[in-house]
Amino acid sequence: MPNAPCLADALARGHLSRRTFVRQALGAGLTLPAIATILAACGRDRPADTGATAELGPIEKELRLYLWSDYLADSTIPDFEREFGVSVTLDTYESNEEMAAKLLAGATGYDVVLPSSYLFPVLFSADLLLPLQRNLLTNWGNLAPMFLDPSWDPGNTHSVPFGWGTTGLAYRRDLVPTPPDSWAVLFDEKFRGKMTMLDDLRDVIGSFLKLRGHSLNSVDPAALAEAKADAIRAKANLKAYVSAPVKAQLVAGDVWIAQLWSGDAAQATTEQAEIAFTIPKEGSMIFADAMVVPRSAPHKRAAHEFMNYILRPEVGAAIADTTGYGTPNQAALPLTRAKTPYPTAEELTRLEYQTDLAENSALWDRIWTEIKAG
Ligand code: SPD
Repeated sequence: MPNAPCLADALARGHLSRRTFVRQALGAGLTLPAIATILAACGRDRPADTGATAELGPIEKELRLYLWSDYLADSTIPDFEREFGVSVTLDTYESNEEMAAKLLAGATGYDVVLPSSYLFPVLFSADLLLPLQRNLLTNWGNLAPMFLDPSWDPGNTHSVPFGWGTTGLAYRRDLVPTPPDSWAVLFDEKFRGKMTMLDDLRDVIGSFLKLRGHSLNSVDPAALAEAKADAIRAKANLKAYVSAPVKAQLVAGDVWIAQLWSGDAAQATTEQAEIAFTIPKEGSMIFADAMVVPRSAPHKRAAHEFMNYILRPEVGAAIADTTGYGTPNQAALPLTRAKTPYPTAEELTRLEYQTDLAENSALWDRIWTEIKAG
């Protein structure tokens, strides 16, 4: 197995492409934050990317989006294409880690990407993000103050708030007699083979940390060892680790209880009214996802126009109604059917934002590998 200093050296000497470097570095056990730092250091001598602060020209004819799956309304892309005369392509991902690995490996064709807050330090340290031209974001004033100036992007210099949600348990009311109120339900053998958890290390390990009263960002080895043991115990009862695609299994009744994100659970409920969603009493995660433009984006003006379009009240409302996620667009909120209120101060005491784990990512990655192998 190649070692990290050799890989970094080969990258710096130009003997290794970014893509090969990232693949081999992940295989050698390097974490995304470590990989991002090496890539940024090795990129310092390259000429600066164009367009960081330069005036953007007229809108381009194409736009390439790389977003979480099931996060737009049906009308979002066709309406934008029609009005702006832009042809849009959409690629999707199921986890922040999947998206980050692809970007760090040098995927350069994307114009708008949608990371969660905890990924920003990794993207910043790899110097992947374009500073935004706020003068092109004329609908900025529609955003609610509580989503502005976040700690992960002070002043929102590089991101536009898109959506927020929570992680909880979706369950079939008709098949699960007592509504689950604790992460401990995942230990219940009555539901063996009928439960799933997200294919997402932060959500899986984080929920077992919460179960034992710890922060879901804990890096305490003893707390993590306990979470690992709990996760392996629960795994015996799980049908699979699966993220958004579990919706179809809940609807079909093949899965009765699924760890899931709030909006995806709401989407499933529109197809099967017996699906309910709950936040376990021990607490859970709240997340905020925001649009960014990679420095390498080929269509930077179209990217800005798209983000500004998303900030329109009626566009934001259609997205919130279709996806079930909360909108940070306060002008959109009154137009939505669900009117998902912003979390109250009391709810926020039970919810926690995921934060970057920095050098401790290696420990979490190792535990996740052991859980999956266990
Ligand atoms: N289908 C959209 C899912 C969006 C999830 N975003 C963030 C998850 C953080 N763990």
